[in-house]
Amino acid sequence: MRKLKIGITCYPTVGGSGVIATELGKMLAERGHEIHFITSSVPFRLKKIYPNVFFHEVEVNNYSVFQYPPYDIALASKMADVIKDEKLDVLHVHYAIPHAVCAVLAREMCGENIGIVTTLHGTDISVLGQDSTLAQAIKYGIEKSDIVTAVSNSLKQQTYDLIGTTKKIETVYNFVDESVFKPIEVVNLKEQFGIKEDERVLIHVSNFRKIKNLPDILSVFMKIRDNMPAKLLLVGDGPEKHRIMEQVKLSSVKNDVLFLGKQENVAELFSISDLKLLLSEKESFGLVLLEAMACGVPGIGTNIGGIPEVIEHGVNGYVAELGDVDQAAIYALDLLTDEEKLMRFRQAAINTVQTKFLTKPIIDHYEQLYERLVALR
Ligand code: GMT
Repeated sequence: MRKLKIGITCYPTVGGSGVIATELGKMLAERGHEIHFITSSVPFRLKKIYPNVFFHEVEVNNYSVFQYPPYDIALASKMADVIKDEKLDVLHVHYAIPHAVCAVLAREMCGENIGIVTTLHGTDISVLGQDSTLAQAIKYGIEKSDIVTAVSNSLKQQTYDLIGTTKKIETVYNFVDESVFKPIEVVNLKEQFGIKEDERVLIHVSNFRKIKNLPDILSVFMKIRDNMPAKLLLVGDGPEKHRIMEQVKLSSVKNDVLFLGKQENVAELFSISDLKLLLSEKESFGLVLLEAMACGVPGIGTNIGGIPEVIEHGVNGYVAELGDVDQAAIYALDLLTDEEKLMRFRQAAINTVQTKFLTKPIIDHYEQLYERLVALR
C-alpha cells in the first residue's frame, strides 16, 4: 500500500476517543504513513518521538470582543492550513461534533478535494443526538463526511435511530495496544496498596462522569464485601468524584475503597485485579473493558450500548440490566468464589481480545478505508 499523509483530529485529553485516535496514529506511523495530529494539545498517549508524526497546535485566542473563544473556527482554519501546507491525502476526525463539521468547513476553505473519515465514539450521538439544538449539525457532519465509522454496531444503530440519516456507517471496533495491555508480573504492588493476600480486587476506571453510574459500582462492591474480603480500586477523576468520596466515607466499606486518581500505568493496576466493573448508563463501546480483558481481567457490565458486544455473557464476563445491582453482585460473587471458573473467564477475556478485537486487522481496515478514499480522488 502506498504511504499516505493523514491528518488526525481528536480530543487530546484523557478519554477513550483520544486514546483510539492516538494509538491509531502511532500504529499507522509505524506502517510508514505520515501522521499529522491537528489538536489543541499534544495527545496524552503520544509519548514516544516518531520521525513521521507531527503535531499542529490549534490555538484559540480569546479576544475580548468574543463572548466565547472560537475553538471550532480556529480548528477549521488550522485544518485548512495543514491540508494545504502538508498536502494531506485524508483527514480522519474523531467525533461528528465539532470535528466532522470543522473538517467539512476546512475542505471548503482551502478548496482541496481531501477525503474526510469521521469516527463516531458515542457521546456525540447518545448525548448530543437528543439535544435538538445540535442534531442538524451532527447530521450535516456525518452526511458530508466521505466515510463514517462507528465503534460498535449498537452506536451505528443508535445513530440511525437518533439522527435519521441514511448515510452508510461501517462498524470498526476499538482495539488496544497489545504491547502495553497484557498480563504483567507486578511485584509488591498489592502490598504497597495494603491489599492482603486473601482479598479479591475489583477495579473501575473512568472519567467519573454521571453516566458512569458510580453509586451502583459502590452498591455492588458493598454486596461483594458482605460476603468476602475485597478491595475496590477507583481509578480516574471527574465531576462525580467528590460525591462518591462522600458516599464511601459514610459507608461500611470506607477502608476498602482506594481512590487512586488518574493513573498512567493502568495495565499494572489491571494486573493485580480480579474483576472490572463498568455499570454505565450509556457506553458506546467501553474501551476500558477491553484494556482490562487484554490484561486477563473479566468484566461485569451493564446491558447498555456496545457493552454486550465486548462482554460475551457467561464466557468472558457477565452483563446485568442497568440498576440491577443485586444481579451484578451475584455474577461477581459467582466468579470471585470459584477460582477455576475465574481462571477460565480470565483466559476467555484474553482470547476475545486476540480474536474479535485483534489490532492488526482493525488497523488494516482503517488503511483500506483511506485507500478507498484516495482511489476515488
Ligand atoms: O466515556 C467517556 O466519557 C469518554 C468517551 C470519549 O469521548 O473518549 O468515550 C467514548 O468513546 C470511547 C472510545 O470509542 C468508548 O469506549 C466509550 O464507550 C465512549 N463513551 C460513551 O459512549 C459514553
